[in-house]
Parts: sequence; C-alpha cells; structure tokens
Amino acid sequence: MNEQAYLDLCRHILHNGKDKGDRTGTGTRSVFGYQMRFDLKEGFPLLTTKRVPFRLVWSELLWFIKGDTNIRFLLENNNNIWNEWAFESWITSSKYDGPDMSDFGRRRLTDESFAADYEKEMDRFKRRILEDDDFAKEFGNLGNVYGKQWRAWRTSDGNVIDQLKEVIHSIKTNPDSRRHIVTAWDPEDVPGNMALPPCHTMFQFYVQNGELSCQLYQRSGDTFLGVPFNIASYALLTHLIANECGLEPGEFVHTLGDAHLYHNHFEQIEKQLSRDPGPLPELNIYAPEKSIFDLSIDDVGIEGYHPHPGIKAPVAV
Ligand code: DHF
Ligand code: TMP
Repeated sequence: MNEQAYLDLCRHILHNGKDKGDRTGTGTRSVFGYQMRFDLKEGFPLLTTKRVPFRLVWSELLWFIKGDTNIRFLLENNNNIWNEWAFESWITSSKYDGPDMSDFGRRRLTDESFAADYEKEMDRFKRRILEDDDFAKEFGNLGNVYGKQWRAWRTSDGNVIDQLKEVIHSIKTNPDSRRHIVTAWDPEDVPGNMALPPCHTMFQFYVQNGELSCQLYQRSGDTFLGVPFNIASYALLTHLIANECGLEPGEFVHTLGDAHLYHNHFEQIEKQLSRDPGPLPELNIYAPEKSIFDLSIDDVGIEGYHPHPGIKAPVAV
C-alpha cells in the first residue's frame, strides 16, 4: 500500500532520527537520505490518514506550470500556503508602514496579542496584493522560485530556457534518454534572489513499457506539513506529463535529503500514525485533450477521497 511508505518514513524519523537545530529555530528530529516509491497505478497518493487539501496542491502546481512566481494567483484561488514568505519581504522593506512584525513566525505561536496583530497585518497585506497592482508586483513576487526556474531559466548569454517544454519534447522524441531532467537549483541565485531556496531541487523522468515514471530529489522535507503536498504534487505532475506524452503514469520515486519532523509536530504525527489508512482516491483529468500549458483549475479533480480529518500544525517560517 502506497501510503504505508509515508507512514514508515514518519516512524523511521521518530525512532531513528537525531535531534538537530534548524534555520527557523524550531528544532527538528531528522534523518539524512531516504527514499519512498509510489506506484501510481495503485491509486493517487493523497494521504488518507489526514485530509490533504488537493485543491491547494493543484493550484500551487498550476502556478508553477504557468511560470508564475507571484502569490496573487494563489490568493485568487484562495490558497494561502506561500503567504508568509511574501509577507517577510514586505515587513522588512523600507515601505512597510505597520507595527513591528520581526520574527513573526515564532512570536505568533507564543504571544496571543501579537498573534492578533499579525492576523490583522496579514489580512491587510493579502487585500493589498489582490487589489493594488503595483503593490502586488513589488511584494507578491517570491523571486526566482519554481515557476521561474521551470519555465524561464536565465542563461549566461541573456536567453531563457523553458525546461518544462524541453523535457516534454525530449520524452516524446527520445523516450529512452537518461537526460530527462528539470532542475530548480541555481547556485547563482541561492540564497539572495528568492524567498526560499528550492526544496524540490531536481526531478527526472523515465520511460519504460509505455509508462512514465518520475523521481524527485528533495533537499529538505518538512515531513508532516510539506511532504504530503510534495508527494501529491509530483504524482499529479507525472500524470499530467504522461497524458501530454501519450503514456501511462508509472511510479513516483521520492528521494529526500534532510527529512525532518519539527518538534512542534510530534503530537500531530503520533495522532496520524494511530489511524488506519483507507483506499486511495483516483485522479481525473477532465480535459485530457488539452495541453498541459492550457489547463485551468477546473480541468483536474479527484474522486473517491474519504480521508480522516485534517490535523492542524504550525508552519516554521
Ligand atoms: N516551510 C516549512 N517550514 N515547511 C513547509 O512545508 C513549507 N512549505 C512551503 C513553503 N515553506 C515551508 C510551501 N508548501 C502548507 C503546505 C505546503 C506548503 C506550505 C504550507 C500548510 O500549511 N499546509 C496545511 C494546510 C494549509 C491550509 O489549509 O491553508 C496542512 O495542514 O497541510
Ligand atoms: P530550509 O530552506 O531551511 O530547508 O527550510 C525549508 C523548510 O520548508 C523545510 O522544513 C522543508 C520545507 N519545505 C517542504 O518540505 N516542502 C516544500 O515544498 C517547501 C517549499 C518547503
């Protein structure tokens, strides 16, 4: 069963991981180097031991595919998963005109009155991103993150490379190639020109027997919050590219570098591990004839998803 691979990773980190400090000051338990395999023919790997909001996974992936790096598109689709990283650039800018929000990620967890101010400031920020074009241009942009690297990688001679188009072309025309790679890690950009250096750093496709498989190398995995999204997102990408290339989806292979559980996610993961996984849902591409580059939000959905309830956890900023 596919989901078991994820639950095994969580247990492995809890039992064999080592405690380790991290950039956010939260503290983690972590292992280095781990691999999971998901057979996409067994169902779509959206966890059932907690609800993972597919709508947010899909709108984020569509945002990457469009080459967009501005959170306005996400907000228009009621997706708030990247807000904190854009907000950070706003509150540290010289134009910021509100109360002190420094270290908001941690302070909002321990100081209730600060948390209320933060919510107010964040609401104001989101409204401005949605309503004010100039403001959105300046502060909604996360920099050279995934959308940029996938669709418009800047070359040293001033051109751009559309890695996603090129990899699709190479899968179609030279399926046996061992070079079907998209990379997001640009040493020239890290760490200055983006909100967060890419966590999913590179992925590769593989064609065999009419099936398309994908392997992701993820340098850093927030195993409770981020990883369930990442699994679903790359499984979905594999389905979409397989459809584009006239192939069946094969496997998604997920390789992790620093796979960690934040200390303030332990209770949540124990709760999740006490639950039994159910049958996986199915993915539906409602417009299979459409090119991946023309898809809109309503063209993809899941059916038969009956998960246990969601489990809330604070995200480390
Ligand atoms: N930072 C950290 N520390 N962990 C991350 O997973 C992470 N992920 C990022 C950006 N920075 C990050 C982008 N992806 C959530 C999920 C994915 C994601 C960011 C946030 C998240 O909070 N998920 C909640 C639901 C959120 C909602 O409903 O709005 C969850 O329970 O899955
Ligand atoms: P880092 O840049 O210090 O590694 O912090 C990034 C954190 O975000 C880390 O906990 C991993 C997590 N993360 C994911 O797990 N998946 C994602 O897709 C993203 C963007 C981040």
